[in-house]
Amino acid sequence: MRSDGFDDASRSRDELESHPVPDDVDPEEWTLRVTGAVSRPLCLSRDDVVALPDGELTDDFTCVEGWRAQDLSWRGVRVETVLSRASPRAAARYVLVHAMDGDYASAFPIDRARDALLAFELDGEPLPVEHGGPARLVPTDDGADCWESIKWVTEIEVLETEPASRDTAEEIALDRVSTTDR
Ligand SMILES: Nc1nc2c(c(=O)[nH]1)N[C@H]1C(S)=C(S)[C@@H](COP(=O)(O)O)O[C@H]1N2
Ligand SMILES: [Mo]
Repeated sequence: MRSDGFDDASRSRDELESHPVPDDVDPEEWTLRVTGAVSRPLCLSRDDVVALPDGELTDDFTCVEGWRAQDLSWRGVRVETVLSRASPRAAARYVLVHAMDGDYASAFPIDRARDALLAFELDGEPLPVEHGGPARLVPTDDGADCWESIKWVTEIEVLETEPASRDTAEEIALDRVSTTDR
């Protein structure tokens, strides 16, 4: 055991909680689209995304429910790399990031989104579908909320104005928590 009480043999990814994978998540059908206020809308396959220049980040993950996973090593592509290939219009200010599980989506100011990682590897292995594979958004700023770490990201919608009613990630995430083990 290490002095902090964590067993050396357990990988940090095992500290992430396992949640059921919703039925509408099908990794075989996965593509990444960049839509909205861009000059070149994109639809990328997994191979296309993996071929982009990569970036990495090691960080802890904390859920509002009170659990934490330490030292997660993410590898993926910077959202900036994907966005720049789509040429956002000059007036672009926000992105709405959509997932494969229905209405789950969260809005970010575009500069905050540019810094995030679109991760497709965790601890040196392909990101398992139960933790958001093929691709999970990993915000890089300290103040990020757990529901902003969006699993099964499938679309980045670029917007010129801030969306309101379609920012559903917090609502859906908290609703799932309250209907399961609370
Ligand atoms: N698409 C999607 N992403 C999501 C969620 C979700 O329900 N759907 N839940 C969020 C919440 S509240 C948490 S704590 C983490 C859980 O990640 P894990 O299942 O890998 O432990 O995913 C976040 N991202
Ligand atoms: Mo969470």
